[in-house]
Amino acid sequence: MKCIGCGTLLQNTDPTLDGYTPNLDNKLCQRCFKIKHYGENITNIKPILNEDIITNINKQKGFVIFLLDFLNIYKEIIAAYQKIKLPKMIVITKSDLIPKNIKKDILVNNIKRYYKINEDIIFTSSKHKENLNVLKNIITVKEKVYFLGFTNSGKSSLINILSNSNLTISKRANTTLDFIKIKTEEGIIFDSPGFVPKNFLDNMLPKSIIRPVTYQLKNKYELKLNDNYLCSDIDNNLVLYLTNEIRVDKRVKKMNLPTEINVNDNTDLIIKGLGFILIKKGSLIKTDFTANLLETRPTIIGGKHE
Ligand SMILES: Nc1nc2c(ncn2[C@@H]2O[C@H](COP(=O)(O)OP(=O)(O)OP(=O)(O)O)[C@@H](O)[C@H]2O)c(=O)[nH]1
Ligand SMILES: [Mg+2]
Repeated sequence: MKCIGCGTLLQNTDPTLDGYTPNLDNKLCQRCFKIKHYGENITNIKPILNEDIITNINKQKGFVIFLLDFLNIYKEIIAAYQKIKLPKMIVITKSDLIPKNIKKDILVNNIKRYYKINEDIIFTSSKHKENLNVLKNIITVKEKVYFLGFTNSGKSSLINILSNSNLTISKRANTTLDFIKIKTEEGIIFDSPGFVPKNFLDNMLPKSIIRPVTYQLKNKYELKLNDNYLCSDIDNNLVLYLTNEIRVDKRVKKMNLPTEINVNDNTDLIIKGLGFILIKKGSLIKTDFTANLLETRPTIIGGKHE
């Protein structure tokens, strides 16, 4: 028997391993029970490796809906998408969190061009129930649909709404632990364990709509982002598209910041797990975020794109 919340095999022998339940008549493992009832997430689970998810999916027949969270789009995520050989499309989730100033058609065009994506990209929100009928139509036509994506992209939340299921959802990584087959009126769909990025800041998901904040950052100031700092070598203009779980302050430069990145005009500096900062002027950016948490790209939200 598999846990109906996370898909892992139930067992009653080792409380320290995945799938433990004191009683095998239970439908939920103890971990899912605790997440659902107490919001507590036990973290000593063994997630499936990203490569194994890809190998497994590429042996299947069906259609893949790949979920992307707007704040978390970067190369490692797109690389996993590109490795999927089944017919596929992208759905940008949690559209209720996307700032109102962002033009979705421009965003889609820029994502397609920069990340070289040929397939369709649409938006959805489990919270606002956006485009659910479009997704249901796709399931009807394709008959067998795999929902894939990185951890926390909102797969289980969306499937719960599409199929009236009770999959476990949480704001921590690795909630779903195995593939879960669900029969819906429209067709068969599968929830899946999320891919986990090599480096990212976990547990920072935004609770409400992202409000972009613009900083005229003079050369003598630095930004404080929770416990990290960031500055530019010239007077610059930064627009923060970051999770609202982060507290931002500005102060006179005090720190010698070890990570240096040269950026062109209109660059998004991605901080994996937090979102991104649109840097308007080409400059040298210094920060104490480690380099493996950072990535740059020509901005995907502006109209102009190189
Ligand atoms: N605002 C908002 N939050 C969402 C939406 N969908 C999911 N979330 C939140 O995102 C977090 C992750 O959701 P899950 O459904 O567990 O994500 P998942 O992709 O199944 O994650 P894994 O099982 O770890 O791969 C939870 O805190 C959800 O409440 C949405 O449409 N809007
Ligand atoms: Mg899940």
